[in-house]
Amino acid sequence: MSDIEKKSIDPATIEMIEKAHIDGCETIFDRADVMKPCPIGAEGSCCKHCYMGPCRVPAPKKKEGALEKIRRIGLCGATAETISARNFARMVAAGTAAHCDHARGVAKVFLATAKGEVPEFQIKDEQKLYQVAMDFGIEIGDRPIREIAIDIGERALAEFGRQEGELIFLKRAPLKRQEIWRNLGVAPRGIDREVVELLHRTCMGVDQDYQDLLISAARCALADGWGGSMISTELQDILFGNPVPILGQVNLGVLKKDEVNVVVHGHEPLLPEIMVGVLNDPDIQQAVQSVGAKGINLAGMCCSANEILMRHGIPVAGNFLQQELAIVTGVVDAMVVDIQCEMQSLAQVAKCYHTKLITTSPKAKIEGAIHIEFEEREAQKVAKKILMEAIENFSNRKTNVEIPSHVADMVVGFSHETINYLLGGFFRASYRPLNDNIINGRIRGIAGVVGCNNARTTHDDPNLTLIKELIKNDVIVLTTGCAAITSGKAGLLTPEAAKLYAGDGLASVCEAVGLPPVLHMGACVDNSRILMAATAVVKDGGLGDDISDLPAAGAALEWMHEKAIAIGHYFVASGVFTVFGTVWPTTGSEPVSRFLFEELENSLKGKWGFEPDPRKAAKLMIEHIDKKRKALGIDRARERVLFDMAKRRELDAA
Ligand code: MSK
Repeated sequence: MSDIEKKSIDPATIEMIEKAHIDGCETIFDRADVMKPCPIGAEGSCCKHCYMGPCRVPAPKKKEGALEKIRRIGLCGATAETISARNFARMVAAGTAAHCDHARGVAKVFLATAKGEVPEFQIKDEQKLYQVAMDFGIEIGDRPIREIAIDIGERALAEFGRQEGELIFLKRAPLKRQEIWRNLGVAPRGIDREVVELLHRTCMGVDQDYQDLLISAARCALADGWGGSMISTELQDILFGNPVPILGQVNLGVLKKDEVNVVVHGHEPLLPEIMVGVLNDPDIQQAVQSVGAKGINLAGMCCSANEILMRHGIPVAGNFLQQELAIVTGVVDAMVVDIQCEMQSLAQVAKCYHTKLITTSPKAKIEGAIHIEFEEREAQKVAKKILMEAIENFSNRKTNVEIPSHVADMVVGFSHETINYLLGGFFRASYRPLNDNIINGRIRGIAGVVGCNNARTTHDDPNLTLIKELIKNDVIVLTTGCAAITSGKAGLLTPEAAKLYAGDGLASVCEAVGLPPVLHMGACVDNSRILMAATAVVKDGGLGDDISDLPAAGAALEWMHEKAIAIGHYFVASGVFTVFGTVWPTTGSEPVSRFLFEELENSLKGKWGFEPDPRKAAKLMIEHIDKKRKALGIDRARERVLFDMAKRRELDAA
């Protein structure tokens, strides 16, 4: 494998890395060669929670003297275990904060919409509104939609500042799961409260019991998965419509040479939704014509892409590690970013070409970018202003233009409700066919494969290898975030992929129902959809009475963001075996890793795993799935038994 092939398995990515070299433009792939990770920080052994340090307490060598043992304790006496657990917990707190602050923004816009204060937003999914109202215990009766929506918005916002009690959506979980949380004292009380308390616990001189820290981190993570992220998904669905299967295209080849290209990147769907709506505005179209472009092409990057892809079929230019490379094509007239996962280096890459980098969130400015703040009350005006910036920039393109030809088709938009409908039909929507096929062994189990790209491993390779291995072994895969985009680029998000890549059992089910073997369920915050799908499988019966009983597992082999750790920890705290790859942040403390990998299962019935090799990771997940099948008594596919008369009589007599 050549050096460049070690960087990515995606041909479009490789082409653009090479082009960037020719153009003299530095990207993350170059920096990853030069900047090596700090070995002490990488294993979670660096404590900088006070400035008597930073103290470094690296993992012990096989033989160590007395002096080295002293060095394995921070100045304040904090052990390697405390330091490692604190660092892990802080990642959970930061990841939870990111998802939940996004959710708060959505809840505020939702409430303003309900009150009629932002006329450019509307309630699009009344069905889902009623569902959420029922879950929130809000009276429906013959009340107008607007009143119900105001109650939902207020109730949702109150979840952030709630001080006591429990988050409302916890009641959606299987009863046994709720019991586990309550008995262990990890049922989150309020979203902000859990983030603040976890940050407090991890300060110098506070919680210095690693197990307690990691259990507290579970409470915070649950406030993300069953709190902020779930609120965000539900309210976005009500505002913008619950995704239904839709065709889309993915990879850098979706950019167009003769059109104005605008790439939206980040996580919030609010502005991109409005941009989709104004693309055909006569002013915009006229401006496009006046600069000699054939049209205006809106494309997405990362999770903003997933949001507008799922609801409008807007093409996806790429996932996390392709953000700079989209600009390297030389045809991106504006890259519009909101929050999370936007690399600061975009500003430098944009300078190599003609691209205007436009920040839109008051929370996320980038030095060197143009800032056009998104104001919900003037949403269309802002959206048009941004599009005009892009259109004006079309004529500034340089000559070094090259768009990779790689594009893949995909079918996306599998919300939990859609899967329910597709499996069961309109009048009897249910997960029953899925449960039956798991019980009869055609489908071996369910896997959630989610998360980022990481420049420390070959782009797209671990996730793709894992997913292919899983579906080959009849494990249906639910995917979100950048892993979903990886799947799309490789052609796994089409019904035809079942025949090509899935095992016979899974393929037969996919072909019967018309589903791809890998289901795109949305952005990072939409991992809450996977929680809901798992809960629906439990509630449909026959596969135990808790998420931890299901033949299911999760993975994020290319993770890099703190949000991924928060997601992983809420899956573990929801009873799921969750495998991460590439790097693991607690290798500096064997007891902390053991607690997460083994002992946590005793209380939360879920546990972490770490395996950088995707084939071995698949093996771990499949072994776990098989263990669960055995516990359920469905480890062998059920054979059809034909009874003769004597047997029937025996049964009647029994
Ligand atoms: S964008 S958090 S790189 S999935 Fe959601 Fe992708 Fe990970 Fe960001």
